Amino acid sequence: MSQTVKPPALSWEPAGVGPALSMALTLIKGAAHVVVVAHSSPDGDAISSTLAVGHLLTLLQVPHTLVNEDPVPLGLRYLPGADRVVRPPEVAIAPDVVIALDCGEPLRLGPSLPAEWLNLPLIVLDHHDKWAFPAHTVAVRDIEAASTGEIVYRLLVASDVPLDRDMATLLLTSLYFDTGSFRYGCTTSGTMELAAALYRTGVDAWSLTSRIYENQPLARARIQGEALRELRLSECGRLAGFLITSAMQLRAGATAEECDGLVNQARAVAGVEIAWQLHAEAGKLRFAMRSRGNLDVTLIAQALGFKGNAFASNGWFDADADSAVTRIESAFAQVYGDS
Ligand SMILES: [Mn+2]
Repeated sequence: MSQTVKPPALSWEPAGVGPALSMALTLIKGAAHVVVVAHSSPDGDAISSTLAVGHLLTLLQVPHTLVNEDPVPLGLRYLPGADRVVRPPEVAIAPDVVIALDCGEPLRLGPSLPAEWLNLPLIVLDHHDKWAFPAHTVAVRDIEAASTGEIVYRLLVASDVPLDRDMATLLLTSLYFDTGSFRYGCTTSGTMELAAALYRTGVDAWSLTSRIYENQPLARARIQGEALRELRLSECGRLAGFLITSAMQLRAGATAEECDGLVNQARAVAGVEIAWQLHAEAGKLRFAMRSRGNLDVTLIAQALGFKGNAFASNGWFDADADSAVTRIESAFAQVYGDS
C-alpha cells in the first residue's frame, strides 16, 4: 500500500547539524532560483540526493534547476526526475542560491560549473571527510552518515513536508548505493532506522533493488562474460583483474561506459583482496582498482602514479595493454610481496 507519511525525526542528531539545517532552509525559502549540483561522474548517492533535493524544492515551490557535469549513469535513468538533470552551461536562469551535494571539495563539482556560483549563498550537504568549500558556506555535514541521502532526509524533516513514495525511492536508492544494499561497514543501526522510516511509505524493496541489480543491458551481461573469461589471478590468489580490449567490447556490443564497475566481479572471487580492471576507452586504457578492505590500495596507486585511498584508485594508462598489466601486477608485488 502506498502512502504519504510525516517523516519521523531520526533519534540522534550530529553536533551542529540542527542550526545548519535551519540556516539552509532560510536561504532556500528566500531563493528566487536554486541550482542543485553534486560531484561529477555521479554515483547513485550523488544522483539520488540531487533528485531528492529537487523533489523537496518542488514541494516547497522553490524554482530550481538540477545540474551535473556528467550525464546520469545509464542504470539510474529510471529514477523519478532523472530526465531533469542538465549540464551547468544549460542553466537558463542565473541562480541566487547553490546547493552542492555528496562532495566536500568544489573541484569535484566539475570544470563547467561557473566559478562565481561558489561566491553565492552556498549550502553543502555532505558526508565526506575532506573539506575545501569557502568560509561562507552553510555546511550540513556528517562524516558518520552512511550516505548524503541521510542528510537530505534531515532537511526534509526540518522542512516539515510529507514523505512520499518518490522521495522514499530516491533516499533508499542513495542508501543502497553507499551501503552496498546494507552490506558495507558504514551500515549502522541508524541506517536501518532511516530505512525503516522510508519503507513505511510502502515502497517495495524488490521493485527497487531489482531495478538496480537485475536490470542490466544485454551488452553489459555479455561484456561481463568476456571480462571474466580473461580473469588473471596472481599466484598468491590475492590479486585478480582483467583487461577489456576494444575487440572484446565490439564482440559484446558494449560501450566503454558499460564496462564501468566490472572490477567488483573480480573482487568477489574467494581469496581475492584487491581487484583491478583495465578497459579500452577513447584510445587509452581506463584503470580501476578496488580492495575488499583488508589490504590498502594507497601505496599501489602511488607506485602507479595515480590518486587513491585505502579502498579504491582510478586512473588512465597511455601505455600499451601488456605493459599496463605488468605494471599493475608488479606494483602489487612490490607493496605486498610475492604475487
Ligand atoms: Mn555519498
